Amino acid sequence: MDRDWELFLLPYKQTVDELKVKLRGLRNMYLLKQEHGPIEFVTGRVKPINSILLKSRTRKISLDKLETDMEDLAGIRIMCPFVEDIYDVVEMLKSRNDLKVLYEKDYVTHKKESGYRSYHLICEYPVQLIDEVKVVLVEIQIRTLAMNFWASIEHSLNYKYAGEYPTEINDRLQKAAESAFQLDEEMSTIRDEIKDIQSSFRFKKD
Ligand code: 0O2
Repeated sequence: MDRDWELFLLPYKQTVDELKVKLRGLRNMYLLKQEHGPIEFVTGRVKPINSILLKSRTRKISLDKLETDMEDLAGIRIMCPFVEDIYDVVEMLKSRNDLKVLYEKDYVTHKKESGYRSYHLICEYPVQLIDEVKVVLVEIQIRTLAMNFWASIEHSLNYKYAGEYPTEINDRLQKAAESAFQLDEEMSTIRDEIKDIQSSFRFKKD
């Protein structure tokens, strides 16, 4: 099928751009209010065409059905300081007027076999085009900095090994996932002290 990819992906690019601005704005609002912010940083991307084609082949998603069946053409990632913040961010996103959460995957409580941990929300987002409003799917991944560190490294290794890790590397990845989990646990226990330090630091800076 001949497809104008740039045109097809334009609403997804617009969605990612808009949500990045909106969510980064929230982060700044917390900073201004000198409150503990549950958002550390926000990234976003439109799925690259080669990844779309690869996923459509491996998941047997017809190219005619990308809009409905490939949920992460638009992807947003929200990094949080603490595990507890993930759930606050999820609730905050669920209460927004410009997003409709269709379903969620809690890989924080139920980690994937790989060791991957993150909270995923599959949402509908209405994006204003020239003469119509198009509702597109967007996947929002919410995770801690430690979860993000592990996932980024594992993701780049995946390119090399295509998921078929030698046993030794697999063992190390499992251990690293466990260490990231322990780090999150440890940070949560001293969360209140860190929150105090952060707010007095911001206060002094201003
Ligand atoms: P990208 O853009 O390269 O990251 P399902 O059918 O529900 O089991 P599906 O539809 O792939 O699987 O959804 P899932 O499992 O929620 O995963 C979607 C995305 O989560 C992936 O996108 C990754 O971004 C991330 N993810 C899931 N599992 C892992 C993992 O084991 N390691 C890492 N690093 N990331 C993971 P893609 O398609 O890989 O695309």
